[in-house]
Amino acid sequence: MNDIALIGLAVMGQNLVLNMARNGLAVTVYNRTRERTEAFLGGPAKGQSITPAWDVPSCVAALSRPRKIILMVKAGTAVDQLLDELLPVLEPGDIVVDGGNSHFEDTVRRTRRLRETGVFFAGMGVSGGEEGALLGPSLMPGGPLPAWEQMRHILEKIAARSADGDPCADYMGADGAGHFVKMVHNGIEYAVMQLIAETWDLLRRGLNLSPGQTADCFAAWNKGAASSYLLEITANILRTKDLSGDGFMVDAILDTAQGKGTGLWTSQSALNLGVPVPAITAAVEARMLSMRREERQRYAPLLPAADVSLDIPAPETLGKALFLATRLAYLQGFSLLMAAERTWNWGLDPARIARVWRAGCIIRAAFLDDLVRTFAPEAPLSFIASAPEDLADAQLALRRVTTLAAAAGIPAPGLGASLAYYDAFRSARLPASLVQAQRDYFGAHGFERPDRPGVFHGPWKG
Ligand code: 2AM
Repeated sequence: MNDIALIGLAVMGQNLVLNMARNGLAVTVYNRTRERTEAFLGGPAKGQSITPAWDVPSCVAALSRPRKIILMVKAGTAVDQLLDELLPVLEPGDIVVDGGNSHFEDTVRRTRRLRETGVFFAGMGVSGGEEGALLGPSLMPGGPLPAWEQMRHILEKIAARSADGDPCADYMGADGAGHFVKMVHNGIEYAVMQLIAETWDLLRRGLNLSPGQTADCFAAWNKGAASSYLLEITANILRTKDLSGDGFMVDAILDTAQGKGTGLWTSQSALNLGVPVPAITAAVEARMLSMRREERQRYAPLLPAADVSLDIPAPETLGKALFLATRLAYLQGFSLLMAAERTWNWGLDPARIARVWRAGCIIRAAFLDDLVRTFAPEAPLSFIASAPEDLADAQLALRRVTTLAAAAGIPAPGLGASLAYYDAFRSARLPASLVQAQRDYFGAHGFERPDRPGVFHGPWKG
């Protein structure tokens, strides 16, 4: 009898299987299209304790009880179709883990559906890309707690490990918690990638640095508390030459950024929950603007340019601004997680989430160690305000960099949104009083006053 089955042998699925086999698990694999299974067994899986199944019932029959099945199929109807096939051959106590990029609302629905059957359904976020899946991903399982207790020893074995040896796999909470956490992970990923891209643009077009110099900047910033996987790969990317030409690879790539929708989902969920995540939304919108390439090309020569002279900041200033904006993006993500917890009571714990993001995943970053120690759910801003002198310097840097962007006419929506978010929290008084007055003027919506209780109307029309 095998320990576990994995269904769906695209690259992520294949690599998770290889990871499990390397960790001593006997794995059954099944894929809808037989040829994919055959290619896997004849190729990467050759000589390992991996056995094929050619249909769903024999896949299940090969497993010891309680059966453990990980789905790594395309998000959407494929998961429901497989559940339809699996349920007749599963028994109460068996566990189905959905490791795909499912929307958390689908996961909530499926968890409810399976609750009646006694079969456990657990939505699990998996991050780390292909390499992470193979060598150790960050795993964010949610759903029924007994499923986690049964799966724990396996998931901890195959997950990445932080520098101090902790496995980056932990129970995120009930129902849709695992996929929600993964969604917010991706939202933060969108934001940080955009912030890095804007900073690169400012280094090139604002500071006129050469490609090599821009790579050196990112490599230099990737040190100590500011170091992160995304900075590391950015430096590597910017140094890579285009083998089919004589320039750099990045300059040979079409400037239209695509996505699979998880950033959009994060923004949509944040709007639904009433939580501002401006850096994430700016990143989603920046990708949308990038997709309108034809319009950009058409209008580029027609729209007047900026012509404001300005002291050009040193590259270090851009590094400091980027680091603050990056932390503000994580802060927005954690604020969204807190709001989800207040709404659904899944048991989301910011420290536990930060802990599983410390290694294996795309947004791994050294400062997550600090965040684990200092993050207070009731006062999220304390996480960036905990070192006031550094913050004074960093906010000045972010201000100078967004000023440079505006003066040079280089779009920096992520950096700008991050600064506005920061400044909103610095503003004990916002112009929302005028918005309330306008609402009262045209719609008699009423307003409150800080100096006395009650709802009032203004004497607008005499
Ligand atoms: P395939 O090889 O048969 O296409 C990513 O697309 C993975 O999801 C692939 O392994 C793919 O199987 C699988 N997949 C997509 N739709 C599916 C479905 N409706 N049922 C089962 N597997 C599916």
